[in-house]
Amino acid sequence: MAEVKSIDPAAIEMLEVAQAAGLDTAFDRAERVKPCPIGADGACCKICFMGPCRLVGKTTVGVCGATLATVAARNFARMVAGGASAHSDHGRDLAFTLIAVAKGEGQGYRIRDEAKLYAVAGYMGIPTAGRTTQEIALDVGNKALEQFGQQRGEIIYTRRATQKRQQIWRELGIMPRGVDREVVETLHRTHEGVDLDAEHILDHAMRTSLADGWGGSMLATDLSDVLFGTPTPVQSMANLGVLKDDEVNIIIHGHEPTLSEMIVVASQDPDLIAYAKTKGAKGINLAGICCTSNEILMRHGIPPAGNFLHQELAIITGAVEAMVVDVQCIMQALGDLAKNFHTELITTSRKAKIPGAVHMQFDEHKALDSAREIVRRAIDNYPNRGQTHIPNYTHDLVAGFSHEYLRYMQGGFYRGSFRPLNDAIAAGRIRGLAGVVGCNNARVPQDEGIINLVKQLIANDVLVVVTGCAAHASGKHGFLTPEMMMSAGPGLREVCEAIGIPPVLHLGSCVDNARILTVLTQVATEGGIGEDIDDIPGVGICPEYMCEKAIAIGTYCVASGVYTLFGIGSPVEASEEVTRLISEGWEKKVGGKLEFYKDWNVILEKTLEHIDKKRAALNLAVYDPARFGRSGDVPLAPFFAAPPEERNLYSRKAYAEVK
Ligand code: XCC
Repeated sequence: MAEVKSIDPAAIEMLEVAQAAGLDTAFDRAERVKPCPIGADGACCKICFMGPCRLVGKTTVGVCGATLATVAARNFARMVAGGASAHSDHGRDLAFTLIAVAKGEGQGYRIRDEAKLYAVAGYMGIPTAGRTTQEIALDVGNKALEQFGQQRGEIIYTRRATQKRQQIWRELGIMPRGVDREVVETLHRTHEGVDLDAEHILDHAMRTSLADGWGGSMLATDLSDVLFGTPTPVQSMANLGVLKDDEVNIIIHGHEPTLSEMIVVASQDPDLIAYAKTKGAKGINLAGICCTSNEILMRHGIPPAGNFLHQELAIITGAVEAMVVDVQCIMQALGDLAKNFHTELITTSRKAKIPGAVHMQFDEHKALDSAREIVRRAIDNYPNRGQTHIPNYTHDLVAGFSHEYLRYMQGGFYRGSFRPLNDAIAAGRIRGLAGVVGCNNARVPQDEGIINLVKQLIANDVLVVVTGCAAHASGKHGFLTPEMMMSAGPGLREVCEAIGIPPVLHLGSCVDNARILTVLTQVATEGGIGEDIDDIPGVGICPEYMCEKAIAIGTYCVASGVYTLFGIGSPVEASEEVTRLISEGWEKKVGGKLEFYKDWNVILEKTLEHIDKKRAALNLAVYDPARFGRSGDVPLAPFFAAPPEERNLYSRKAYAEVK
C-alpha cells in the first residue's frame, strides 16, 4: 500500500514504520480528507458574506452576479498574491539583515561576497568608488527595502530583463511598481464588487507575480548571496539516511537562510561539540528539509534529509533531537507528531508559532547567541532519545550552480559566457532546456512526476535545472551526480562530459527560481537562439505543486515568456474562459502560457513538442538523437560500467534502480 504513496524507498520504509506505530502522516490524511471538488476547480466564491456561492450545475453566477470566469480569475489572482507575499517577505527580511550587518549590528554575520555586493550596487545605481563595503551595503539594504514599498515607477531589477521584454510589460501596463503595492492592489481588485473582468484581473495577477520574480525573489537571492556567499558546486548526500544514530541530529526546515546560516556556525563550535560529547553523542549532525535545506546545501554542503513530504518521516525516525523551523511549508501536524517522540519542534520566526512547539525567537542582532542556544537545547535533548529507525538510504549529489557559476564553467574567468551552451543548443547537441521545480503534493505519489520527467528529459537531450523540492527529489534519486550523464541522450552527454557537470543542475531554493530568469535572459542576450526568453527552446515544469508560491512562480515565468506546465490539476479547471486566458490568451500577450496536466507523460510530450517548435522557429538544426555521442565516451566507459560501489565514490548506500 505504501508503495503507491511515494517512489522513494526511504519514504516507503518510514511509512511502514509509521503504520506499525499507528502514526498519522500527510500521506494518510490525503486519503481521508477528500478535496472539495468545487473549490479545487476554482468555482467557489467566498469573497463576501452573501455566499459562499458555488458555481456548479445550473448555478452560473453568484448572488452578486459574478460569473464563473470572474470567480476563478479572482481566486487565481489571490493565490498569486499569497505566493508573491511569501517570497517577497523573505526578501525583505534579508534586506533588514543586510542593514543590520552594515551597521555592525548583525552578530555573527559578515558580507561574504563583496563582488556580488558591487554587482547589486551597480544594478541599483549606488556609487561604490571610494566607499567602504559597509557604506555600500547600507545603501543597498535601504534601496532594497524601498523597492518592496515603491509606489510609482518600475522596480529596478526589471531592467535586467531584455529590452524587448521590458517593452512588452510597459505596453501591457503590467510593469511592476513595488510588490507591496501590487499585492494590496490584487486584494483590493478582488474584493467584492471591484474588478469584474477576468482578463483584467489576470493581467494584474501577472503584474503582481513579476513584482515577486523580478523583485522580491530576485532580491532575496541576491542579498542571500551577498551575505552568505554565491553558491559554487559542493558535494553532499541526500535522504533520511543522512541522520546519524550516534550524533545529535538537528533538522532545519523552512525557508530563510538567516537563521540556518548561524545554526551551521553554532553546530561547528568546538565548545558545543565538546558539550555534545559530554551527553554521550559523537558530535552534532545538521540536516535540512525544504528550501532552507537548499540554502545551506548550496553554500555549505549540509545534507538534505528530504523534501516537503519527508518532514513528518524525519521525526518518525526517532533520531531527531530538534526540528528548527522558521516560515513556509511547515505542517501543523508536526506539533502533535513530535509529542510521540523526544523531538523538540522549535519555532523561531516572529511571524510563525505552532501549537505544541517551543518558541525561541530568533533575532538577527543576536543571531549567533540565538543559534547557540537552540543547538545547546538540542544537545540537552539527546539523552532523552528512545528507539530509532533511520532508513539506510542516501545518494551522493553535487549542488550549487548559481548563474555566475554557470557562466564561469563555460570558459572560466578567461572567457566565461553562455556561448558554449547556446552553440550546443543551436547544433542540437542539447535539444532544449527545462526547469523542473516546485513541491511534493500528498495527493500524488511523492517524487513520481518529478523523477520520471527528469529521467525522460535528459534521455531526450534536454538539459534540466532544478530548484526547491524538485531539486531534493533529484538529489534523493541520484540525478544530481555527474555519472548520471550516462543516462542522458548522446548529445547532452557529450556536453556534460566536456564541462564535467551533471545533466541535472541544482540551482537552489524556491526564491532561486529568479536565478532561472537570469540564466534565460543571459542565454537570450548571448545571441544565436533568439532575442528574448520566449524565443528559447525551453519550458518550466512544476509536476507536484502544492502551494500558492508555486502559482506565483508559474505566473512570473509565463509573464517572462516561458511555456510553463503544471501537474496535479488546474485550480481554474471550472472556467473554460480562464483556462483559455492563461494559456492562449497569455501566449498572445507575453509569449508564455500556463497549462495544467495531471499526467506527467502529457507534460513530457508537450515539452518536447514545444522545444522542437521553438527550434524550428529559430531555423536551428532539426534535433537528431543519432547525430552525436560518438566522441569522448570511451575513456569513461569502464568507469561507468563498474557497479557504483566500485567507482571509488562516497556512497553509503545508493538506490539499486529508480523505478
Ligand atoms: Fe515548499 Fe520551498 Fe514547494 Fe518545497 S518546493 S514544498 S514551496 S519548500 Ni519551492
